[in-house]
Amino acid sequence: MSAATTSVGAVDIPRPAWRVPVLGDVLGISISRPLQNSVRIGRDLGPIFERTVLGNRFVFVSDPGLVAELSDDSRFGKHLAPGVKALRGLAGDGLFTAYDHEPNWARAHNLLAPGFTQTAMRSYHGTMLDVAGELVDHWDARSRSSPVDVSADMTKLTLETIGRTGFSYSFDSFRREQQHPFVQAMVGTLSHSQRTTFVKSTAVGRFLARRADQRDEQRKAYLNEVVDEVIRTRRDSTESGTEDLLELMLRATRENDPDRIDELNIRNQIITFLVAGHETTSGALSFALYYLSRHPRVLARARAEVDSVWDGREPTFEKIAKLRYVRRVLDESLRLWPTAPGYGRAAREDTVLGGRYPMKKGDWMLVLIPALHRDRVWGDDAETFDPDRFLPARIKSRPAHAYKPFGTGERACIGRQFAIHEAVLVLGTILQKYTVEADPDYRLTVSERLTLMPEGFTLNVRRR
Ligand code: MNH
Repeated sequence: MSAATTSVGAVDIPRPAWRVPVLGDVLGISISRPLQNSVRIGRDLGPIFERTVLGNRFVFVSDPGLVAELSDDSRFGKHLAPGVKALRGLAGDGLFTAYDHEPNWARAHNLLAPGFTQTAMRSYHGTMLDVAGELVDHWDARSRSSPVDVSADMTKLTLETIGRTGFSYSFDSFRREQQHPFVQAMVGTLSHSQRTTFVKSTAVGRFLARRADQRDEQRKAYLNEVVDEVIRTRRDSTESGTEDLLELMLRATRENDPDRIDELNIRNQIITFLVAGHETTSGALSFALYYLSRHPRVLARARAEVDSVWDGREPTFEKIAKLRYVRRVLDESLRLWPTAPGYGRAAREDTVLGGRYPMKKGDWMLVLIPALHRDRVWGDDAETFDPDRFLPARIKSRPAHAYKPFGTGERACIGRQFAIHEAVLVLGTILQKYTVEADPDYRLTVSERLTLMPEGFTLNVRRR
């Protein structure tokens, strides 16, 4: 493919040569995998390039130097890229979908920060172990007869974990044959917004999407009902002493905290945490299990670490972070498949990026994380899975902004430590109790919703 360019002033930003008027680069997009398609295009076009998808202009960036600049909160802020903006219909001004300038962002950030400290993680540890235990029971009951559906089971586990630790609410995920209706509605609404984001940028598309939009309103009404019930039940409860995210928000109201948020925003936060708190971690666990099952030496080393550090017992809180190698497996899985694969950054004022690309106030670019994670700073074997890239000395030898699976700055992932504790705990538990074996004919394919997920990946698991 040859590259054409669009002039933006000082230096041109490359874009695909086969630009089609009106439809943009539609011929080049695989509708269901636009992100992976962009990564592929970027291999030819380089670490900054432009493409138009049905009228939406995107500038993708994957150069560590440019990403370092975009990460500077004094020059750039979060931009809600189209896929994230579509989520506002569900999560409103919740933490993830709030604009930087919305007052509820700072309030909720202050209120909820104590829910993500080391002390808070310690208080979630027991619940995380309980849920991992339910996964084990689930696998013990059925894995002898057939392989397990990894992503489906990891999704049950992570949703259950955030529901119980955050809101003391159980979806009974492992006790149901079918998904909980809440999960069905949530997944339905997420895929609806993904499917219609681009379509609805045209009048015809908006017209065609009317029926589906109506169905989606019903889903959202149901989701809101369930969440409001969770809030009411807690508020009317006479029990005291529950310490979770919901309690942090309700207490602020009771105590007239200056950062208190109203009921509508509490609802938005709960939905935000249920969504943001489970799919990404589920994907990360699934990719890590995929790589473990494909790399016998890595698997053996990880298992040896678990056996020696956990010594056949259930781990205490401290024994999770001691699994240094398992953690590197997780880091390396998130390098190759960062499950939240991009984030938008907008200029706060007119500026010039990299001394070469002029941007007007409000202009934005998308950090294309899988491409950043394959930049030449990772060496010429960037496609190879190698957890030892995350040995401390090797981390130090790379530019600071070459690895961004959790976003950046003020608007970075608030749940990072939560996700890491949960994922290492679960990987350790699986390694401790099972041998895992992948179907040798399986070829990794990655599905895209808002997040990335291995598609159709199963494992044969046997009790050790
Ligand atoms: Mn999470 C923001 C990735 C787990 C809750 N998360 C982000 C961003 C990335 C991200 C990237 C920044 C997006 C942007 O700038 O537009 N998150 C992940 C990954 C995992 C993850 C890869 C797991 C692996 N996230 C979690 C968990 C929770 C959570 C677990 C909750 C318990 N994440 C959030 C919230 C935000 C966020 C809330 C928005 C934070 C803010 O803007 O203040």
